[in-house]
Amino acid sequence: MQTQTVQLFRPSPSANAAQRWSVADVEALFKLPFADLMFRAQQVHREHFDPNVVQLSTLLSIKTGGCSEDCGYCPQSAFHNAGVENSKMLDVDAVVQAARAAQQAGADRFCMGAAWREPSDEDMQSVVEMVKAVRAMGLETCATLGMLREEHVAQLKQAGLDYYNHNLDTAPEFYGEIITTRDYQDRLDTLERVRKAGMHVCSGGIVGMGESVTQRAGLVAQLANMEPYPESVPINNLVRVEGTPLENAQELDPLDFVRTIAVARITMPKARVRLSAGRQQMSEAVQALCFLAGANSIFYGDQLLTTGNPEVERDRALLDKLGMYPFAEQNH
Ligand code: SAM
Ligand code: DTB
Ligand code: SF4
Repeated sequence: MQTQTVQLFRPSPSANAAQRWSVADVEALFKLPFADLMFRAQQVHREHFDPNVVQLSTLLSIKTGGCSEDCGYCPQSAFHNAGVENSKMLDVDAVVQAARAAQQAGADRFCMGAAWREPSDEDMQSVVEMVKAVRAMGLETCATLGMLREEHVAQLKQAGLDYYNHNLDTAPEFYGEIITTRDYQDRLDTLERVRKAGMHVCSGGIVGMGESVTQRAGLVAQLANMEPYPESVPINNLVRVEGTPLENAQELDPLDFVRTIAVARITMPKARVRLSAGRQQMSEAVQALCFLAGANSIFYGDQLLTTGNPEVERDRALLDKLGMYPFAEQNH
């Protein structure tokens, strides 16, 4: 019984180097008995991480709304009517102020997000200043700005950006049902440019958009087969925002969300797996299961980009209750 279970956790022997995990292998993980899946995820997690430490990333929307992409989940798309007000880009001082507050609250990474298909040359000048300023404060920097051309990647690298977030979001076969204004290859191309420039890659996806288990496995296999796989893997539970095409998507069973975290942990053993959007709608018990499944990062702060996130005090209380502590405080 035990032997059979262990075999399932390995990539199939026939898989070539670029295809360490077949979709079928990953799907088999999803279908394991819950206790077996959790046990294996814990084993892998403890081989590589202190299970009581959680990395805290604070998000800031530096340019909100009016995006020219049609992502079906996103309240910031100009194609939908989610009541998000378009804003101008924040100035560097406002960003520094928010980063300082995040650092004081205990965050170790600060992620700047913009509702762009891709930044313009002019946008990049401001972003470079923001990255330099936040980095000078001793915070890890992350940005998510849409697609990047070669020269923009080089500018970010030069500014000292530590991580670039660019999600694959779902399986290639399901992508066209969610987004029509770009294709999967565009995402892969940007990720490759970021990787080649020597920046850390943050890439994950969204579950609960009506995808099948096979498609959920397809997303994880895509991420896990990247060479190397991303250092940071955000797993978002769809926030169903009124006015977006996915506002009435069928809610995912919370245990299937936990399974997704566990499968990401097993297939990407050394990655920071982030329990991302959707935490405000999640019970503490489900969040605790996500940590048991190998999540070791969260978005920290009352706001994601346009939607809410648990308050800092609530998260502190939850971590205390679980005997967990922030990465930034582990040596104190
Ligand atoms: N515009 C850039 C892009 O799409 O790459 C960066 C910002 S975009 C808002 C970053 C990510 O937020 C998306 O890739 C998606 O995974 C996530 N996201 C957006 N809306 C969401 C929602 N309603 N629920 C969960 N995640 C969401
Ligand atoms: C990621 O994977 N999730 C974050 C971050 N990367 C940029 C964004 C979540 C956005 C949720 C919807 C909103 O607040 O607008
Ligand atoms: Fe634009 Fe990013 Fe939202 Fe898509 S997810 S509409 S690219 S802000």
